[in-house]
Amino acid sequence: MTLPIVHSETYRRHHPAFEIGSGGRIMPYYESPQRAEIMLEALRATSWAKIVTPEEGRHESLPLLVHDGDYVWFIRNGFKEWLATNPLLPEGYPPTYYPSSFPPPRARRRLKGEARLNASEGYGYYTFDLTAPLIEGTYEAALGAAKCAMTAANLVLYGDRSAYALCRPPGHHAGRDFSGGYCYFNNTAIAAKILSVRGSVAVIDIDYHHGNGTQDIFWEDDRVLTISIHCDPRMDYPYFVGFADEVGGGAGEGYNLNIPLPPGTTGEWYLEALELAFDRMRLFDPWALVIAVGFDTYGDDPISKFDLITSDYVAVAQRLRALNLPTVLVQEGGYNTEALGKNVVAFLEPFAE
Ligand code: OKP
Ligand code: ZN
Repeated sequence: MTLPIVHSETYRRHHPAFEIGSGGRIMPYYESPQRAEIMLEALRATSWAKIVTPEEGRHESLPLLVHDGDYVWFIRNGFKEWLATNPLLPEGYPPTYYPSSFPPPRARRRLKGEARLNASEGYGYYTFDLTAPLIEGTYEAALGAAKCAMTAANLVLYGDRSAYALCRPPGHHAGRDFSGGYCYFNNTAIAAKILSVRGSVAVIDIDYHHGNGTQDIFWEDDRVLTISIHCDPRMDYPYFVGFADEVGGGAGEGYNLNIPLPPGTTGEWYLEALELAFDRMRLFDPWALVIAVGFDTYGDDPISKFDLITSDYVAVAQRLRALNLPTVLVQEGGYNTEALGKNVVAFLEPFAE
């Protein structure tokens, strides 16, 4: 019994010193390198995890599969351009590019393609909150995570039944031309896009937070069905998106399904929501499935409000496995570092074969 676990050491290059919480409070950066380290260590201790590194090569065009060129340019070059403008750097932590201005609503569209010209403030154009700053190693880490997703997708394209990408930083909040929510390149969308060469693909996002970036990328796409089960955006991040009436547009109308659930959601309710998702999926009849996996639905997650326990992840995984589709699993969130190890093992084991 084995399951390929695709993992790259590049995640270590991304380690913002803090995050700016609600009320301007300085908090630890929850999306820490420790997360990946802990999950990897727990997986190593199993008999079935077959840990592999991403395919060799630079693969710098990979993010362009799902992101706009000007955005990818900024994630790649924005930090060094900003540093070269000699910003006043604070003391006590490494240089960190936080934007201080954002385009007001309706001003954004006009600036498309020009925001990059203003390296010292341009990043405000490309990010929708303060949780995705750029540091020196951010691009390398984000590209490394994208390579993990690509490799897992290629394994499944070439015959593996399932493959897991241990991506860090995560990706599901990153849209065509924006970062946010700890995300830079949308690893889940990259995997789905690659798999879509063979036919239609379903994405199911079971992270606690709405997968707004994935929704944005496939908004007008009827070849990739996007489904997200998440905390009601009236009650939690990303607050302004993730409502049930967002169903896709143009040719993609009807190919996005949001299932918001209330704070306090238990495993039992969660499994019911999952059945709703499956009903839509069966109608769609994809050849492959991408699961955006988050363990922030866990009861003791420090930033979330659902009530799942470790055994619920086994039940959720068994239901997903029973769909009997070639499956790429992509890691998104989960911030309780005590529990991440046991939860990732519990969830992935049903996919080992
Ligand atoms: C990323 B992923 C906590 C504020 C949370 C950002 C959350 C991003 C979640 N005080 N802000 O979906 O797990
Ligand atoms: Zn999340």
